[in-house]
Amino acid sequence: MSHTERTLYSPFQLGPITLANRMVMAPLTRNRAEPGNVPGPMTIEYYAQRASVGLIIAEATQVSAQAQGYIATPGLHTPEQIAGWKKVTDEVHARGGKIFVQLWHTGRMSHTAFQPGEKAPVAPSAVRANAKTYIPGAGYVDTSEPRALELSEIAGIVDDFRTAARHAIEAGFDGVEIHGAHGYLIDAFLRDGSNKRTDAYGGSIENRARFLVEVMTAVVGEIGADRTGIRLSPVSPVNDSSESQPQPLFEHVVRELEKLHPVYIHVVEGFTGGPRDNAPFDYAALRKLYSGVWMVNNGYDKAMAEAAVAGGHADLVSFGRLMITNPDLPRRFKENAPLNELFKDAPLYGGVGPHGYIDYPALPA
Ligand code: 8OZ
Repeated sequence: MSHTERTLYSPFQLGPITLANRMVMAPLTRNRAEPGNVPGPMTIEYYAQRASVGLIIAEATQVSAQAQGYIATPGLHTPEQIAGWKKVTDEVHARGGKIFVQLWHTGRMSHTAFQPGEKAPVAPSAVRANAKTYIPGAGYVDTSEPRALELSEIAGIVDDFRTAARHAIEAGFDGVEIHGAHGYLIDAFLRDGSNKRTDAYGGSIENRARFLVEVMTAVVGEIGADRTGIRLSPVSPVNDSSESQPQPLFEHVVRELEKLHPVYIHVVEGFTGGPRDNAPFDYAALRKLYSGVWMVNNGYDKAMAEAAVAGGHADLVSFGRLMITNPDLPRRFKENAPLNELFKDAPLYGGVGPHGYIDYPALPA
């Protein structure tokens, strides 16, 4: 398919799949998984309602029990989780949609309460994130002090990503997005604020990027580059992320990705959910290093997204909160229809009933 018709609303060929438009639902943690961290019936409905977007990226999903850092986030490491997700992907496909899933290991953004045997979470180095997670009964609590991964453990975590990617395909997903952003395990390896290692995975930029490259190599080898995307957040300080030299670090990362050629690179520009200009960063220079599909995120509205696609800044644009509140966002943009506001009495994270999850209305047919 030709990409000459560059509008937000025109179809787009993403590897082997054709997207109905260039709008993407960003991965959004909602903490709604049922016991066993299995997606339940409301999650099927939630994603199915949003199937008119070109691509859904389902919420961050743990690759192993150790990878969990928050309450009620789904997994892809048990048969029940795979079966639960299969119902989601079947319903999205039945409504003509396409769906990837974001795979994560939260690393130091976790708490002993979530860890098998209540052990310390794992990280590149024993440096605690000055950040919080949520434990039922206790509320918001500091993340736990992590322990540094032994060199001999790293290959096992790479394997967890590989296995979870295979499970994602078994569950009917069109592909996976590796979560390389927001201070979780892969990003924590990248950055000098959280990676103090002195072995082959720490020190130089090349060494700090090694874990990311190994995960991507494993997943691409397992399910194919044309079904594997990755998300990066070069200057987002969320979850106590810090890096002294983001420009050369991420230029190295993207040069390595150019060799592996994932189906897209998804870049969070600026401070996730916050200002887009919190720190200087040359995104155009980063993009020049990649010949594949470029997806952008963070605070895009209709006008910004249309301009980003028309002007060639990006191939695809992802939307977070707007996709929570507007299940039919592509139609609303196209028709210049008013947008729903966030319900003030419903949480973004967690909750029990449908309110704030599957009761944001679509426009009448
Ligand atoms: C908000 C709350 C919990 C997790 C991320 C997966 O920042 C998340 C997340 C966001 O990427």
